Amino acid sequence: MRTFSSLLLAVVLATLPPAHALWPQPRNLRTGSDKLKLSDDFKIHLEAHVPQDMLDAISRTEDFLKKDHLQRLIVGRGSSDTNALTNAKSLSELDLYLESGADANSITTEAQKPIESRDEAYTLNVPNDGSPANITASSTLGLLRGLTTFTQLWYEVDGTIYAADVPIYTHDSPAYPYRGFMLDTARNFFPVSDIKRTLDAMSLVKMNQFHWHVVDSQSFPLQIPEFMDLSIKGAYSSSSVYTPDDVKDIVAYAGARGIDVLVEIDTPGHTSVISKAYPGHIACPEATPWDIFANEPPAGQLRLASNETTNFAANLLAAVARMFPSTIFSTGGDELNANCYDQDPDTQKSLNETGRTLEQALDVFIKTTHKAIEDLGKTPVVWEEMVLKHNVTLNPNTTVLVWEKSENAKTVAQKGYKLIHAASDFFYLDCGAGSWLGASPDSPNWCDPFKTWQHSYTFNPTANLTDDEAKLVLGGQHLLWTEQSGPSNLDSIVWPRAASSAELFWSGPGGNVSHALERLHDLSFRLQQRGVKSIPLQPLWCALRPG
Ligand code: CP6
Repeated sequence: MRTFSSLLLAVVLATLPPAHALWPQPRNLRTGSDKLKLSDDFKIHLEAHVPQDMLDAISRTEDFLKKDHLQRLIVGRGSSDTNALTNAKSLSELDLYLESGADANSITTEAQKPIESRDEAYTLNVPNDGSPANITASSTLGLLRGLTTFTQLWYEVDGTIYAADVPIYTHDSPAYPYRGFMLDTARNFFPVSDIKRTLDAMSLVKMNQFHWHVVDSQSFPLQIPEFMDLSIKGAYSSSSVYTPDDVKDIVAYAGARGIDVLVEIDTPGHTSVISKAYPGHIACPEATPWDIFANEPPAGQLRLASNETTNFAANLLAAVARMFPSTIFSTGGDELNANCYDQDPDTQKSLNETGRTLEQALDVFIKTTHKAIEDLGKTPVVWEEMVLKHNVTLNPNTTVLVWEKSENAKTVAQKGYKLIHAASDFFYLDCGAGSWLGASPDSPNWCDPFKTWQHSYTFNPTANLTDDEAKLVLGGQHLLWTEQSGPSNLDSIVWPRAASSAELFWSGPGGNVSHALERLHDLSFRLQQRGVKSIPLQPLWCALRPG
């Protein structure tokens, strides 16, 4: 009889939503069932002399606690909250302990380390008796992750800030070292403030990589002092540019939030706009019909067989790479169109003179441009075609973005390259180029197909991979191509959907979709409280009804 009822209890508990709304779900979490109030004089203490960005993170945390004003929105937590609070103890202190001691690196320095050397682990302990809570980590970056978890514990009812489910203990660290988000700022322009707000949201879900697809065929918003004409002639307007100071501002803002910036200058394709400032370096600029020469208009690609163009590209990439402290840099390499070169007299002349095929010329182009990046001590990142479609020599360290379909990860891994999951069938937030180029008015498939958060959440990063191949998976990211997005829909098309991959790659696969819904809905409200226009996932009724 006892066995039966405890079995029944176990079954009931297993089907109840989790009693907390942390996102991403910490690995190794123990929670209790008491409540704790946040004292008016609550303070965060850190003994060691610490870098400025760590002090800033502490004061931001104190601010979030006071300003989130988040109502309890999880099923089963509504009505009884206030009653139980009368007996709750008050927490007035959170102590941070840095195992590395007094001369710790800044969060920024830790976040900008090579992908696999980032130490994000932390231990968080919140007692239920009002004695000080603590976070222990061996890096400031780990402390930041712990603070982020800590802020997600708190709710507010009638002016009282409180946490449920105490005591809480977790020793947490990410399953994968790369958890990113890609934004295309070339199809449509986004002001610095939009990028910063996106970085705030990313940091809340412990993403650590902002992949900035900053320029493309349609516009060149990046101002590069050595190549001023690119943005003067290629930006949508003189105010739609990112100056070197804007770049510093974004990189510092990201770094302080535990995020590294991977900039991409997509080459040799996707470069039509360069023809405005440097017509001599671009083959088939704005050739028609565009669809013979490019995947979207306007056509135009770097003259990869020309020595002058190759040197120009190497100098351009190096100039941009010097503007960013990251140890990784994306040279692109996707969607190269051979017709463009077949029809380009200049390229044909170069190929004849050197006796090279187009593929051999591409190999020289890639070797030269990658050497420019490697000479700066950086590792190139490329789109999958560079290893799946073209026969080019790459440093074995090169990291590959898998995009066309997720199964391609297998072939990339078989070739021995490290990879990042960024596939269109799981992680593209937009509706695909087909929906703005020639989509028929009668087509029901205007969004082709829409990828729900549930779909990306249930992705298996190591499907079909051997154990050795699985070790090459660095993580993954959601991506926003912005043919049909701008500042007006940025938040709503990204959040909270992109948070699904943040949890997948932090907590590891196998998460339960219906339990995740409760927490993700709650996260969406917390994002809103912090100024991100994240969208609802269900009627408000679902969150407010008592359990
Ligand atoms: N731009 C660039 C794009 C895409 C890629 N690269 C893209 C391709 C297919 C879809 C969506 C976006 N718009 N530079 C592919 C990596 Cl469906």
